[in-house]
Amino acid sequence: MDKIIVKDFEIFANHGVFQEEKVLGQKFIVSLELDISTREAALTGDLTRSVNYGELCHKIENEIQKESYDLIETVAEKIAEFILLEYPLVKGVKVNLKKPWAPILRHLEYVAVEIYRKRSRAFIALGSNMGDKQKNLLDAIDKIKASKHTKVEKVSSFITTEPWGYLDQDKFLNGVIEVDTILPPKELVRFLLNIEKELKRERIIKWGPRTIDLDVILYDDLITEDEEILLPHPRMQDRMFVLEPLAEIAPYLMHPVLHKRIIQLKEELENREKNMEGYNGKKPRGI
Ligand code: PH2
Ligand code: MG
Ligand code: MG
Repeated sequence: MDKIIVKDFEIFANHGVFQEEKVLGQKFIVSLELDISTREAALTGDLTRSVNYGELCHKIENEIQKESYDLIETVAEKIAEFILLEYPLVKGVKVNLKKPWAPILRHLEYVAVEIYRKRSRAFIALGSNMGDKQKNLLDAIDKIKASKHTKVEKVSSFITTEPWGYLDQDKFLNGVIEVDTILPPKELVRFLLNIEKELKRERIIKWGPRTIDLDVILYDDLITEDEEILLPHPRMQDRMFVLEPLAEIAPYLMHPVLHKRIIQLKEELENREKNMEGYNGKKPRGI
């Protein structure tokens, strides 16, 4: 990807663990690498299709002089977050923050932290089978929209589905949304768990009735083995209530483990379900 680079931009600010750092202030040196396609701006000469680096530097100076933080880690994080929120064209950003006058009573050239942060695309499956199901899904989407860290890009239709897994319960209303988020996977999951709590979700039976269920099913191409958050969702290819709404908003998306497009996974599941229906004359269970 193309980059815009800012090297060694100096800012006077008041960050540090020690009181004298907060009172006297000192020099900070910021270097940035923005991942951004410069092609459109290059061809058109249109600055709005790029990042105005002068404006960027002034805004960052303003941003980090607003408050005093103890750690340079926090300052670097604030700078990265500010850039990703302020400039949607920036896909990722490397921030290097140097503190050349760190008061450690020894000489050093500088101390620095360097971080890389980026925005990601995630797909979230929504389900409800208690109370006003449609309202529950819409309330959840509103709460996701209200966070500055996640932007809702697409919302599928909501479909009524038979319960999967635990069958002795009401029908579900299901949907899928696409979000652009700067939250890492675990923070996204925690954020969604909080929304579930706010919407009074109770967990009683596994796969049982729920006012709202919010599951991250895909996060970029990420493949994890962490049981707290398995990505892609390990059973998504077996669940029509996920594949149908997902195929509506992202039919050609590739599944990073199965290496098949969503539309193909959906067709395969349809065929499997058809074959099962013939078997014993029963509706498929647990498929
Ligand atoms: N969610 C489950 C278990 N079973 N069945 C349908 N149809 N829709 C769901 O969202 C659903 C389910 C566990 O999350
Ligand atoms: Mg679920
Ligand atoms: Mg869940």
